[in-house]
Amino acid sequence: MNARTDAPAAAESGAKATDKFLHKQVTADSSPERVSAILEDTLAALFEVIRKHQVTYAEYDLLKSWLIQVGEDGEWPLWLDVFVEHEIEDVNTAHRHGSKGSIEGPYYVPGAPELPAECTMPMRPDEKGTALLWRGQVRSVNGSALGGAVVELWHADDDGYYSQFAEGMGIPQWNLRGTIVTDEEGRFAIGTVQPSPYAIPTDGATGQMCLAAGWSPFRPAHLHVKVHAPGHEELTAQLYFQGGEHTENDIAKAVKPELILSPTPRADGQGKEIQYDFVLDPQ
Ligand code: MBD
Ligand code: FE
Repeated sequence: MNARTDAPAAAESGAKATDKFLHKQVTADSSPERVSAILEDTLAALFEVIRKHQVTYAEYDLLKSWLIQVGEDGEWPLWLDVFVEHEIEDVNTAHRHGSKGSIEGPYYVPGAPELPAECTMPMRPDEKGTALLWRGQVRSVNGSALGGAVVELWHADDDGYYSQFAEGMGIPQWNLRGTIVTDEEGRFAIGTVQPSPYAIPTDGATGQMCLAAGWSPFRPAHLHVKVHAPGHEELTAQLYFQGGEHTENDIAKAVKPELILSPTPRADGQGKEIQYDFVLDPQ
């Protein structure tokens, strides 16, 4: 049972993430030699685990039925992004000198409404949560301002739900999702609300696995961003909150010290504010 009343069922939010993913054109030009090497090493790692833990037939059958259930719940994007993506992200951004990145996760949707450099995120008139004003600037590694750089921002609401992935909750399509175009100096000032931590739904196969292992199914509260500017590598990152719940034990292992914000109260008493800039690597 999910503790939240009217919580969207895992099968719904999971299936939604699978639907969105299937619209993406997926290709990789890996050679047969490379495919073979990766598969052989993957299986060898698995054999090692089986021997080390003397995995039983009962456990093997349980694995089969659980794998089938992840697919039926449409939770492969969720499971992979929670348990595997952090390593992929780390390997693929290790060469960078600019801002640290983090995983994209399963709930990004391209094409969010375009907003000016000074803006308020699309939200309900009575949107719950602490108001948050975020000022920042996008620069290149050499220090030059990247005027017109674009910051795509998406995050959960005060209940920990994402628009378009919580059917039946009545959240407007683009709630707390925006595509912000920075000014000539790459600056922006975005008004939003602080998100709540995200809980992997415990009625789906991913959440069931966490419960079976005694793992907390939570991710700390976070803001997702994709930052782009011509001639620069796209930065995908997440920002977290100092002292926030689960920041020390993110189930997705996607927290890095450079990504933790310390919001301060605003002088006018209207919630909190943060300053956080992005530095992009040239291509
Ligand atoms: C999320 O909100 C998220 O960001 C990731 C990576 C996985 C599951 C839910
Ligand atoms: Fe998220």
